Amino acid sequence: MYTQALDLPGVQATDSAVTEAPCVGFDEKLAADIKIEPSDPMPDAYRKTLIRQISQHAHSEIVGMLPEGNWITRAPTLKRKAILLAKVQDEGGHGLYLYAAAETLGVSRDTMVAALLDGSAKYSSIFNYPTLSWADIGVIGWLVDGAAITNQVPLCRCSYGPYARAMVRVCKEESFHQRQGYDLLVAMMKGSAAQRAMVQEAVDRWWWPVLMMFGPHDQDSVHGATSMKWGIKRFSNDDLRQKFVDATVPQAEVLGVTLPDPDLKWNAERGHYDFGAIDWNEFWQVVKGNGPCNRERMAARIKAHEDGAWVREAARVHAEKKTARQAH
Ligand code: FAQ
Repeated sequence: MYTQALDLPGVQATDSAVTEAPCVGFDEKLAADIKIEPSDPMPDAYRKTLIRQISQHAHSEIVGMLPEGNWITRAPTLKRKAILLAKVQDEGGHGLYLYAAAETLGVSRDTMVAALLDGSAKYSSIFNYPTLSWADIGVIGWLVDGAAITNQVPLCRCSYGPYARAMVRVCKEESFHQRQGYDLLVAMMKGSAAQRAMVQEAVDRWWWPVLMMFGPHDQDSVHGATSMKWGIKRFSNDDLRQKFVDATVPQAEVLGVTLPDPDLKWNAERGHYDFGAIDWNEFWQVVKGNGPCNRERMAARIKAHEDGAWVREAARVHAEKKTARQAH
């Protein structure tokens, strides 16, 4: 149900549609930078790593609706509420394009959602942090979407066609998200001292978790080297993190906020900003389910899934009736 997959709901990618035969033309296409398409032969491990990354990306978009959704009813003006509603809906749309892209690899939406709900699939660590003030909405747009764009623009050149094409539209929308966040913060920084303090406090809380979004250092990245070899990732985790820091420091200066890192300074020799050590213990705790909001986020997704059971049932009965009518 609700699937464009090549297989049936509940069937694992490893069960079907996996090419055991030699992957004729795969290496040649990669070398020539020609996209791999769903019907092309591809190594089992390439297919699996794409399903893992794309489905986790989709889950991140869907779970990522929750922290901001929390503020829709409390947006300070009609304009800000309309913008936030549109943004949160966009994230839902991104999740759907990404599930559809993963389905072309032979995994069903049902299987992917089940993996999210039983905790076996990951989603981005960043969405396990709370949104405590209105300034968090601006900071999520500026920093979280800013980090997402840095990571996702190169994915538009990913070797797998359906993922690359989905990312083009996602990135255009993320760009609007980033700008609305920055615009919100500029407005607050022009406001009262209390509003400026609220922005600074939000930046202090989000900065380090945002740097963690890019994943572990390259030497600890399990999939990084292989994904780069296959043209799925075009830059390493550390290179993207550095690119993000370099782009963000001048934006913070214009905004008038301080980034909470005493070691952050320009290194003329490297031509990059140096920055302090990331707390990887915190990162892995959050990834393992022990972050401030992991339980709350999963409970919300499980409830949404259960509340939607009647829709799935109605669609199933409708499909059955339609098939029976056609057979008759
Ligand atoms: N959180 O070997 P690597 C957004 C896991 S969307 C949790 O380096 P890889 C839009 C990783 O899965 C944000 N887990 O892995 C938005 C692996 O575990 P596994 C999501 C993480 O795949 C904005 C293990 O650590 N974006 O923000 C994280 O080569 C606002 C070892 O790591 C994407 O998913 C993490 N941060 O590189 C929405 C982009 N980092 O799978 C709403 C696509 C790593 O073996 C509001 N994904 N892990 O169990 C990617 O680019 C890559 O998958 C990385 C990780 C860079 C995330």
